[in-house]
Amino acid sequence: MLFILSLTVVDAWARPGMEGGNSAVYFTVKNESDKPDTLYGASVVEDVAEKVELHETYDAGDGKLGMRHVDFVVVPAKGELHFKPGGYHVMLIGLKRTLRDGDEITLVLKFKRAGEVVIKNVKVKVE
Ligand SMILES: [Cu+2]
Repeated sequence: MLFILSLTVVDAWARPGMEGGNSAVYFTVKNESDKPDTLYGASVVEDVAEKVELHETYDAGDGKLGMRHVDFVVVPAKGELHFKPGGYHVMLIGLKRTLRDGDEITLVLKFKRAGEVVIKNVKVKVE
């Protein structure tokens, strides 16, 4: 049986961060399929962070932004899901080493339907 990968992940990048601090990874998921999919987890192949979580940024009032862990995010059918500054992001918590401009990491995204999608050469860069 022919398996067609209906999800593609493009424009992935990560913020620089100091050892002991945090970083965030951003990307766009494109879903060519006529069925939605669900992103429910992420990891980084290189051992760079204590924890990797799906987060969203929200309006905490008084002009402040907060962020919180989310268990999953739906990718709409025939649509796109954007992880971007001020919105959803993959949070790298407790960096084990400093991530510098030009470094590269390998991101793994876990989807209910598409399974694990590996994104190589995710560049660390300043926004
Ligand atoms: Cu976060």
